[in-house]
Amino acid sequence: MEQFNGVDYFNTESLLSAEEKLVRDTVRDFVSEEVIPIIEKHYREGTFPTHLIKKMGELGFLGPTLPSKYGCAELNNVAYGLIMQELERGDSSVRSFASVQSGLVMYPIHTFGSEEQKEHWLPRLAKGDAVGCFGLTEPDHGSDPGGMTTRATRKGNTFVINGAKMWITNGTIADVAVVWAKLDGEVRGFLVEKGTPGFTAPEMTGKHSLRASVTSELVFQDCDIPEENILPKSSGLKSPLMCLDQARYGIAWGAVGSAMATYDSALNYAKSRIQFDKPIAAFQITQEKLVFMLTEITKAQLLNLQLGRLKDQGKHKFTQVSMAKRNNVQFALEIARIARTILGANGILGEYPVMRHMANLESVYTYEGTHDIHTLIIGSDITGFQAFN
Ligand code: TGC
Ligand code: FAD
Repeated sequence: MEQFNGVDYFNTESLLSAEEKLVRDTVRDFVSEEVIPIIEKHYREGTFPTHLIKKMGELGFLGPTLPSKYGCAELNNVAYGLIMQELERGDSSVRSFASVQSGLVMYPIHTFGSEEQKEHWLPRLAKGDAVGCFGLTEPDHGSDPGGMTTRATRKGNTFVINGAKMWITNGTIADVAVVWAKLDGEVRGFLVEKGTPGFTAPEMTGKHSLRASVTSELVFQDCDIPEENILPKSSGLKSPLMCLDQARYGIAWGAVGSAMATYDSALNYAKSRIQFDKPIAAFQITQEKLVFMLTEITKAQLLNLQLGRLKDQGKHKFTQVSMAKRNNVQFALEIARIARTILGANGILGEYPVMRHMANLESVYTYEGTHDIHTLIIGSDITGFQAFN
């Protein structure tokens, strides 16, 4: 098993509770034992390691902040963030799976669903006995989901859905899709189950990023769903945007896990690679690179921890989540690129995790609100001027 002791220059460990440390260490061991040995093969083959789903469920990684009465671990948001951080140290695809299941499927069912929907879906999703996906993005509406054209219409005691979603994580393997569609002009959430006539979820192929993640289209052609499958408390675009707040929070932590992996790889390599009769770690330029990487990781860790504490107190703003997602993903990507330079030619090999993380982060930079969109969300908050349109 690969040994990983963490990256913690400012002893942020001392700011964690015993339970938070236990959760982090459990996920860290899981990633070292179960993810890292197999992930490169899945990445090459373009497959998601589905056998990990039940294990993640058993360990309480799915929907971890939700109540225990639905079979969830009922942890705080810092512990949830640490789970995402450690999973993404393995690969962004594993964190993506868990953050979609937790933040984009279980959260909306818990927040906008009926008691029957919660009792039916949450325990299954928590255990990993069922998989969910979240359909917001459409072929012609990515950054502006409010322009969506997917429609639901009433027909007797059913809803009929027509339209298409694109770029949907977990789509093809999902038992239930949380689908956002306009009903009488208002965005509402609907639960569409796998196998419903008129619903297909073909996998998208040809990705050079997040290759170990399932990404799909969702196609609805006169897809009839029972009226009880509407999320009764969903109302307007704000509902899916609230879900994004949960998943973006997890991404902010996940990006730090990815950066820890590439920094650790570069540091170890620099200490053992000899050129001009010295380890390359002994050259000033290499040290400058490593210092930059570690400083940015440390700043991102502190940002995440304070954000998590605010979220646990119910005092955070979604614009702060935007800042953490925007900053941490940008620096994780830059850190991966610098790590690649330290590894020289070896940096492009799958034997090291660096290039895989770098390619993954290109998607992470774009999904859950692009870097530019988060700039505009924060810009709007601090100036009072909306610059989206
Ligand atoms: P706007 O007028 O700004 O907002 C409508 C209402 O929603 C509120 N709101 C939020 N509430 C909670 N959390 C957030 N993050 C929120 N953002 C906005 C807002 O206050 C307002 O409330 P109210 O009470 O005033 O009505 O709406 P807009 O149409 O102008 O939105 C603009 C914009 C750009 C902010 C928004 O549409 C946006 O965030 N676009 C980016 C789209 C995006 O992030 N898509 C992600 C799809 S899912 C995904 O990528 C999953 S990848 C997962 C993985 O594999 O890990
Ligand atoms: P566009 O919105 O077309 O943007 C293209 C470029 O224009 C970007 O650089 C953007 O920043 C810029 N731009 C757009 N508007 C503005 C503006 N107003 N001002 C300045 N610049 C602007 N979606 C889901 O619903 N569910 C999922 O599970 C999901 N999983 C995904 C998995 C992967 C691997 C990927 C790559 C995407 C996933 N997405 C998912 C979709 C993702 O959320 C969208 O790709 C993202 O929101 C951006 O939309 P777009 O790709 O259509 O880009």
